[in-house]
Amino acid sequence: MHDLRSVAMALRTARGVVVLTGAGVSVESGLRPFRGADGWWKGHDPTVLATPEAFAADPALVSEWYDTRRLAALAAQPNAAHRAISRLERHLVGAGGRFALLTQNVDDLHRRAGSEHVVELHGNITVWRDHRSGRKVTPEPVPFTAYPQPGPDGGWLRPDVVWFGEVLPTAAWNAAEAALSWCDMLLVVGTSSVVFPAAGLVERAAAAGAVTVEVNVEATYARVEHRLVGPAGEVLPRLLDEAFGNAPRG
Ligand code: BJW
Repeated sequence: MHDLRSVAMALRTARGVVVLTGAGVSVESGLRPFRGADGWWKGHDPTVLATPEAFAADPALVSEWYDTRRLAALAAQPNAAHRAISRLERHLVGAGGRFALLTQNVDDLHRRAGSEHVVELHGNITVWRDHRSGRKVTPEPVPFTAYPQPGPDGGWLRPDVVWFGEVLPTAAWNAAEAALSWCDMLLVVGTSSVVFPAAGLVERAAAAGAVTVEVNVEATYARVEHRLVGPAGEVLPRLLDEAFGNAPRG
């Protein structure tokens, strides 16, 4: 694959690499993507459920959907794509370079794959909070006893994720913007690149001089310089082998 070779050459000389991931990275772990027919749940559109309005109107429905996804995430295992991204971080940091992983995913699989510098732009589904007080709790890995589940301060528990119309955590967004200042290459993996502000990072990175690369089973509207088309769990290990040799993966 011609593009894979040229991306591998650029990756070999990059001193600062940022990876932006989306739901497609976890598809090979058996988790559903957000968009498309596979993302629908019991006849409900995820883009409607992932809103404060849906939770206010039907907290039982939204809680059950998120609890089902929480348990699926806890039961899933990181796949070859998560492991390749963690390997890339170790390689770069070990060689004195800089690395940041900006993820839109809430499933915690990057951290479980060994990634250390993980910036969660849309929160984490394993943590919930009382919708009145905001106090956070980490529920046991078993289904809730009721939907919605009462929180510690008299409200309902809601997942500690970012819904449409809500603002991204300030620290996470600041970290994402800061990474643009040293990023030589941005790898955009398994995201449809339609949700802002994350989707806007690609053009900002390109404007700042970074090489931009999309890894996806299909081309999206993201304006990138290179597209590597295929499952992330196959493309990323091949890319790393081409760039750095196929040393033991750990
Ligand atoms: C594979 C694969 C394999 C499959 N290998 N690839 C500017 C313009 C227009 C609108 C806005 C704007 N700025 C803000 C907005 C509004 C809104 C927005 O972006 N709307 C758009 C839909 C138009 N954004 C917001 O509201 C954000 N907040 C905000 O901006 O605050 C300031 C503000 C407030 C109020 C008004 C205005 C501004 C918050 C966005 C929060 C998004 N939250 C969600 C839910 C999180 C919790 C949960 O998981 O339930 O985040 S929505 C959902 O989309 C989720 C995802 O992280 C996110 C992105 O989806 P992702 O990851 O790309 O998944 P998919 O399914 O879409 O794509 C999967 C991809 O993988 C596909 O491309 C496949 O081909 C591919 N794939 N298998 C490689 N094996």
